Amino acid sequence: MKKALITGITGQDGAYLAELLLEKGYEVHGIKRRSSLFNTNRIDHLYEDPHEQNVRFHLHYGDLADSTNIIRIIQEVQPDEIYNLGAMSHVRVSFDEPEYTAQVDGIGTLRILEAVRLLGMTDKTRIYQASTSELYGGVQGHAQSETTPFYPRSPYAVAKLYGYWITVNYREAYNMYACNGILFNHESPLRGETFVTRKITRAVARIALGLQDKVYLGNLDAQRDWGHAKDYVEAMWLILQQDTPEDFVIATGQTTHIRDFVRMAFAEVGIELEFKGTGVDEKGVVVKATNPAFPIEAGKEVVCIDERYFRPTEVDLLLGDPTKAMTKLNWKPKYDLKGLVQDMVTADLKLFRKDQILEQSGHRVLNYFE
Ligand code: NDP
Ligand code: GDR
Repeated sequence: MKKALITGITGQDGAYLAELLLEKGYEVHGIKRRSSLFNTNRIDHLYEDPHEQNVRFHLHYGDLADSTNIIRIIQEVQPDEIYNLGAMSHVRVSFDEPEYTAQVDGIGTLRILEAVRLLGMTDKTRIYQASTSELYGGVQGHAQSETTPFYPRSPYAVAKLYGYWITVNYREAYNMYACNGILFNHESPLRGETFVTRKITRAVARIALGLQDKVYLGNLDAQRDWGHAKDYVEAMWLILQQDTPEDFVIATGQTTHIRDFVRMAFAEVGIELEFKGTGVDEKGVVVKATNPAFPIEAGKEVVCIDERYFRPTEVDLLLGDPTKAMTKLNWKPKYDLKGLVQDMVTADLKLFRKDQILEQSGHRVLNYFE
């Protein structure tokens, strides 16, 4: 039985990847951070009582900022594959926490590589590094591929640039099977609530159910190449199953404005929107509501702009060229953007129907807008 170790197992991708690897018959180990509240709700359905026999799912306390902890866990687990998904993954927040982001997203990657090397496991253990389309940042004007040069535009992207190159360097210097997946944005019902797609689908569900009046967003002019996280974790696994270690871009090859994602998400609940005004005065206004289950008056402003969500330096457009992954890995996404939006809005409607019942019976339900 193959053993995999996943850092960031409590995150969106970690949860889907753990599910996939368990289905494939792996023993799965994950590193979770100690927190004052439970932080495992994305993986609770995979939990197995460690007191039972033949358990295939194990969690270890740890942190990418702690070298000795990483070395000990890798030594104990003896993984065949390590998926390094742990990161401070929010681009906007990385401007507030630049040093911590560098520690975890940059040096954290080095800690994994160096642990495998020091433990003499370079022939045994394959390593996947969660690289990102944010590396391209300021490179605009054409689809971004494995050969496009990088121009990071945030502390997050700069930290990930170190992670990318140290992975390449350890592969070349020590002959390690270490690869970068350069993944473009991927979303799902498990997406963190403060990333723009999930913020939008949560707001759409809450507005449709009468729990919220409007949503405040930042730059609606940005364009992103969005796929579904379920498709993207499949690519991570494929990258580690090749004869030779290589880096791959994973993307859909389609790009969409944030504004159009907003329109598509409202359309899922039968609300047609138009955008009026420009810059910080732009508003998303209801034209008509066609689903009697979600009545809302025409003319209501449901989207407004708040400058707090703008970044000091923005990545205007991301558009990936997944040709190499499609040909060499035979990877093909199952979801298109409409399917992704549908999946997310449906899941958020289900989630917030519970809040609706609570509100109707007099309980106060809090919503955080960040
Ligand atoms: P999430 O933010 O959902 O998950 C991040 C995970 O990293 C969580 O499990 C988090 O733990 C953990 N983590 C954070 N800090 C540390 C630390 N100091 N030590 C150990 N673990 C830590 O991210 P995603 O699942 O969306 O992304 C997975 C990886 O892929 C990340 O590295 C991200 O940067 C990268 N990526 C993501 C893309 C996307 O579109 N989703 C695109 C390209 C790359 P906790 O739950 O306790 O916070
Ligand atoms: P991104 O994702 O920065 O691309 O990083 P995010 O969803 O945060 O932003 C996408 C775009 O939307 C604009 N935007 C807003 N963003 C947020 N979060 N909140 C808002 O209210 C808002 N309004 C507009 C942003 O300015 C941006 O242009 C994600 C993360 O998962 C990274 O870890 C990963 O590496 C990259 O995707 C690929």
